[in-house]
Amino acid sequence: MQLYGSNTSPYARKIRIAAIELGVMDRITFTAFDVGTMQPELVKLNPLHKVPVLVTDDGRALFDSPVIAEWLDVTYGPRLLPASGPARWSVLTVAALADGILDAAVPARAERLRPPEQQSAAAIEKNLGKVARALDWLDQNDSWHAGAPDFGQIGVGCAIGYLEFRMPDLAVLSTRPRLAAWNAGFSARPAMKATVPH
Ligand SMILES: N[C@@H](CCC(=O)N[C@@H](CS)C(=O)NCC(=O)O)C(=O)O
Repeated sequence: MQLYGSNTSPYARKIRIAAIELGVMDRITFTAFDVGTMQPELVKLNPLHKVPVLVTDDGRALFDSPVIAEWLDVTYGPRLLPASGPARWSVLTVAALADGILDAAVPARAERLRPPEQQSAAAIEKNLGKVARALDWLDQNDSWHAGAPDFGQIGVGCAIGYLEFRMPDLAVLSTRPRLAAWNAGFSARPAMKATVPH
């Protein structure tokens, strides 16, 4: 299998972590794209020009990250996503919350990178408000990390990793001690350490 990603993409990081946790990373060739510039090879795989894309051994190009994650778990698990029952919907909801943090943080950062006179303070505030509320929810609730590592926890770990890497000034864990304690343990996992953005 071929996994197309980048060394900084938190969405691609989720898939690399899932593959390591499932013990199948040795079956995957990882190719990093610089998605900051147009990559014609990537467009052929995904017209949205986004990573990650997983090309299966039978030539199927899968995207986006929730689809790849589920395919990996159905094919090599199940271990990271309960197959049925209330736990499945809980894990998927936390995974969606984590993706929502990224979906708000990425455009907030892009806005911050624009020349100051072109930035929209309202757009930044709106998106960082989503990030803050989601992190508060994760800090105030424990049930989402009561069990073994799953797609929800992997997503949260990658979202925190992205915020610490790209927006360290937010110091998102400094006011959220329970989330910080969880993250200290989770980020020590070999799969997390092997995929630190750089
Ligand atoms: N919803 C997508 C988001 C993927 C995404 O936004 N990837 C970014 C990198 S972090 C990308 O490839 N951006 C390049 C572009 O939009 O041209 C997923 O979960 O896979």
